[in-house]
Amino acid sequence: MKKVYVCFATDIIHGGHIKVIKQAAQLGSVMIGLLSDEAMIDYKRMPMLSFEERRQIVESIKGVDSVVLQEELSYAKNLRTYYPDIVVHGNDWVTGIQRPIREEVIEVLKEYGGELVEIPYSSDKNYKILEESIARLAIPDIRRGRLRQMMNLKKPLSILEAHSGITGLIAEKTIVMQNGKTYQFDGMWVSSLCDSTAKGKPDIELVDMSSRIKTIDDIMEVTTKPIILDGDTGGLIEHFVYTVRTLERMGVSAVIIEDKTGLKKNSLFGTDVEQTQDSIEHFSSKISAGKKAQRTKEFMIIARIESLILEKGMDDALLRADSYVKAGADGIMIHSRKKDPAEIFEFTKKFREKDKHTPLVVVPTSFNTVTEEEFGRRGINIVIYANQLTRSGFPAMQKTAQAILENHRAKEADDMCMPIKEILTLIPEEIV
Ligand code: SPV
Ligand code: MG
Repeated sequence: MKKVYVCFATDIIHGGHIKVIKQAAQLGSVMIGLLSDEAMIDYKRMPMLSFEERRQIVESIKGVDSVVLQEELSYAKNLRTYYPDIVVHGNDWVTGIQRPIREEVIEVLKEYGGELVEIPYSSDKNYKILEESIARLAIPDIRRGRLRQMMNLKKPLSILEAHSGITGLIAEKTIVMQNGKTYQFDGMWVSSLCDSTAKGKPDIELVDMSSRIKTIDDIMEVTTKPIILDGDTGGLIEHFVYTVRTLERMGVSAVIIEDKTGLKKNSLFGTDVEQTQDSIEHFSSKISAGKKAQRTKEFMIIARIESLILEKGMDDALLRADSYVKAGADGIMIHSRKKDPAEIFEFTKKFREKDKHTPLVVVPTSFNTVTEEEFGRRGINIVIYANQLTRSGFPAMQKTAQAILENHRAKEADDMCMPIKEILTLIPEEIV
């Protein structure tokens, strides 16, 4: 009996998959390589069913003899462990993101004389509709809880700044394949700096909450991934409780509020401008009031500590972290504007000695040499890339505007521009 290997990267089983299993079973004994939750998140989206549930479903399909874990999109590790005689796959992977995976499968099979059998991919329209039902991930009640769920599956989560529909789409859809693994962002950060900058305004809480909510809505309309709002100081306690309810209703997963008071300036100014830190007592009551106002169990209020930014010292930062968690904060964001990550690492180590579970968030704009892998290892749960799309997009637009003015025509700017055909088809007409 030949050993036949089929990889499954889905939690929506339809007739197309059953057909693949039937055909595979005719070739021998079928082993399913079931993609891990983490690999599913990086390859497609967060699975709606856990690995264990998916395993039980797939195991009970007629024709399946065994189910094994496939940790990453690359088959290499499992092929070199189980040495199947045949790998079966639909012929849809000849092009697209999976192409290098296919090439690697062919290479590894060659090492020991295995064979690849490709079967016609089922293009039944109903299957496509079923897959697209993932659009329901965008429904507020489902989207809201996904940040917490993902934090249990992956560490750290990688979050990208978005301030419009199109930047939201970039955060939603950008995918990179590297060494047999796929990488995607896990959600969006609606930054006060970038939202204000996009509106040509300074980052001083001048863009009001109604306008911030409109930005969130624009992003939500075209994406499904979880959203974290940069809530600045949260404003007056009496206003913050309303903001919490609004964000919950919209399906936002978390708000991060910073312990500053008075006219807020961007943290990266540090002590170059006058900024006042809130008292522990007052900020703690803001957190408690927000938690009390909250109506869903999934929404998160994350407290952001500005002690290192304002040079108030490590002990102050740690004392505040402890107090904010006691006041009900669901997570702590520790901020720094130093290039050297030492103070972030010191905070993380000392915080984790006492508190193993409260999620920790960092925004490595200045300390940008640290990799996500290292942050994760040191106990960080969420890494936010807070402003890179705005900082790269703005100089590109400025350069184009200058080139048009300098040449008194647009020809010279054309090389810097996306082809017209591409921009016209960038956003498909049909709603997904
Ligand atoms: C933002 O993105 O607006 C932030 C992070 O609050 S920072 O700019 O580093 O203060
Ligand atoms: Mg901000």
